[in-house]
Amino acid sequence: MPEAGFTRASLGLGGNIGEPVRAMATALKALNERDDCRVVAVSRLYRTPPWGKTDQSFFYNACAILDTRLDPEALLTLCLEIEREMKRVRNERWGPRTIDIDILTYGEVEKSLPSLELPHPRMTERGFVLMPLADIAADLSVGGRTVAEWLKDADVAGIEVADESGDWWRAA
Ligand code: PH2
Ligand code: MG
Ligand code: MG
Repeated sequence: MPEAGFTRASLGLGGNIGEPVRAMATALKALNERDDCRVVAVSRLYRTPPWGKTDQSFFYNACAILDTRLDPEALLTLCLEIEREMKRVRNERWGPRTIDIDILTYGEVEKSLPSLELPHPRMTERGFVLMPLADIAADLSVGGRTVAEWLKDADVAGIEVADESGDWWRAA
């Protein structure tokens, strides 16, 4: 259970150009250094085939559990700021990226704004989200099923563990 005043959220991180592992590690450290955020758990690091738009490089993906005092909109703004600081350039949808930080879940919140949909609307179909998330939150309920249950039906072909430890982000 998160400390009083904090809400438990889950994040999906990914990237496939430049140094995505270093970028994800830097982002997690930046979040963890703030007074209003605590990184509670980080998944193993995965190497994943590109989804959606397949003629691009493999991605690195991971998930994290974050306890935060920020509300969902403020957390989204922060994630976008961190992406921007890391020089993310937004080009085509589902195209190559240096870093992507998506809010997957925020407590039990369900909402649909143009800028933010919670839970993340495509998380239950994506092996590159569900596999890392199952490392750290297999029993988390999303849309009436647990992450572990969604993962059983997901396509995980080609997904490989790139770093077995949950500590890869501290070293990178
Ligand atoms: N992100 C996308 C589109 N496709 N494929 C993989 N493997 N990993 C991603 O993080 C990813 C993707 C858009 O955010
Ligand atoms: Mg994304
Ligand atoms: Mg995103």
